[in-house]
Amino acid sequence: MSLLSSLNQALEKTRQIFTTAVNAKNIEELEAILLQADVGVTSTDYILSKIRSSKSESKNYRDVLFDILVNILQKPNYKMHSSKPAILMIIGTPGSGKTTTIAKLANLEQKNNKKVIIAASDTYRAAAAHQLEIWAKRTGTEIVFSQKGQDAGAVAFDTIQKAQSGKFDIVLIDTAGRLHTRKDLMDEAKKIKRVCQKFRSDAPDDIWLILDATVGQNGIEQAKIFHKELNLTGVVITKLDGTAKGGVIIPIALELGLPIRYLGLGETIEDLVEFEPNGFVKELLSS
Ligand SMILES: Nc1nc2c(ncn2[C@@H]2O[C@H](COP(=O)(O)OP(=O)(O)O)[C@@H](O)[C@H]2O)c(=O)[nH]1
Ligand SMILES: [Mg+2]
Repeated sequence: MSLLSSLNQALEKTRQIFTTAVNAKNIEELEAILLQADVGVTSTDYILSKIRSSKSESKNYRDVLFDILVNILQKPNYKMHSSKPAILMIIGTPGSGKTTTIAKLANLEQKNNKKVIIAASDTYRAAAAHQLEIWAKRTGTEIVFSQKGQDAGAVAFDTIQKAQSGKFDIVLIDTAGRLHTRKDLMDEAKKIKRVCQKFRSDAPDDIWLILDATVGQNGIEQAKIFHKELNLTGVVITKLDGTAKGGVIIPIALELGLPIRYLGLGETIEDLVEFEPNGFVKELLSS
């Protein structure tokens, strides 16, 4: 299946709500639908004010919504990094899809002939390391595990060292799931960050938050706290398949000003697409 048709399929439930938005009878009805679509109060107000000032003559809201949504989603520009190895840290709440996304990213980068190494820095769950090992074997990815009770920071350290000597292109750091309210785990994430800075002051190049789309509006509050604590550089939205809450992507871009980097569309290693605002909004509003 092509990436575009998997995106089309994954967005089915979210699209059902957005196509009713396109055909709303008036702006009050549109407002109610956007709120139902997990766009949230702040972003819905923003969209409505843009529509009011657009004086669009069209019979439905499709064109005006298209322009506004693309504009919101393409604003947080993403800066590519050229460091070698590039260091990418993955964080998020338990079960959001961090480990799965790491495996998908490793697969994707290796297809682009990049040499990838993974730090299994989730040292809390033995099952997490095992899960990564299975994925890594399948994709032939190098992986560094915790030795004799090493903590998450030490695993990251060993991995980066190995990446430098082995001339790897990308280091992917998996981490333990943390609730944004747990100070100890947030401190651990900061420690991993400091370990990266020992190698290079501007490392890690990226810290991406993995956000489960099915949590909808709650994801915004989570993301705000993670961003405040760790200074994120991007977001990956997972589990878009099968949820009607895909509208949450709009407040993520507008209210956090963070670029959406990838979308998780399923449980297999191929189910990851790079985010592209135009194509996404086209799928979202297509009837
Ligand atoms: N449907 C769907 N399931 C996903 C996606 N990403 C991850 N999952 C599932 O979510 C569960 C938790 O994933 P995992 O990567 O272990 O989460 P972690 O705790 O954040 O590392 C697993 O059952 C994954 O198969 C996705 O994009 N779509
Ligand atoms: Mg995990």
